[in-house]
Amino acid sequence: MNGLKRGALIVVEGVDRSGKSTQCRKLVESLKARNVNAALVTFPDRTTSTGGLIDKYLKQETHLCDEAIHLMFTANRWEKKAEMERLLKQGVTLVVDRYSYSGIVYSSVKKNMSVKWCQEPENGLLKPDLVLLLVLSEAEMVKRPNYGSEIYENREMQEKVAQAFRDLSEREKWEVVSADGGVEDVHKELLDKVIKKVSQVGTQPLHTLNF
Ligand code: FDM
Ligand code: MG
Repeated sequence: MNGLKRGALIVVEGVDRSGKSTQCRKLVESLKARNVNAALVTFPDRTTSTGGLIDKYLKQETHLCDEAIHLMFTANRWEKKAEMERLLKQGVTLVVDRYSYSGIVYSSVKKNMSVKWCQEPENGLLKPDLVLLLVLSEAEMVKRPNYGSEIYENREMQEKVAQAFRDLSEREKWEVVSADGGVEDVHKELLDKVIKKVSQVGTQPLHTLNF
């Protein structure tokens, strides 16, 4: 890589209302403040052509069968792979708000698609250097009841998703961070882990997902 240090691919996962988006924004700000070249990536990216369809599906303005919407979410990531790879190789650390794991978890809890089936089309996408899972305790989840009106924003779905994320985090040995604390406390904990990772990956090769 001509001695140029690559950026790190950092993924933040978790249920709705766990503070993912706020934390991702703050991570990018703090990295930049430390002169680490960083950018935010959000999935689904609702601005692309597949993203437009996903947005309509989530807002319940259009119907797609479970298999089709699953593949749309995956395609939405494939559309961004080349750009993400280019940025990483240019030394930009990417903080990614949801990734393939959201794709696998939200789809596979629907029961008609196996985890194996859901994972297959994710193979070949860029493999994160670090996955941070934000978890909410039961008590804290009850305190944050104000879900929006999108298709998955209901208690039953969120509980299934939370359990599936916990199972996956054990299998994949992710860093699990409690999201119960204040925004700044959670941020400090995440930033610490991210900075360590950024300093480690410099000359390491990028890998691809291989479930
Ligand atoms: N979601 C998100 C999926 O079902 N599959 C995916 O691959 C991704 C990236 O989309 F309910 C779901 C998770 C959530 C919804 O996400 C919209 P945001 O982060 O709330 O916008
Ligand atoms: Mg949401």
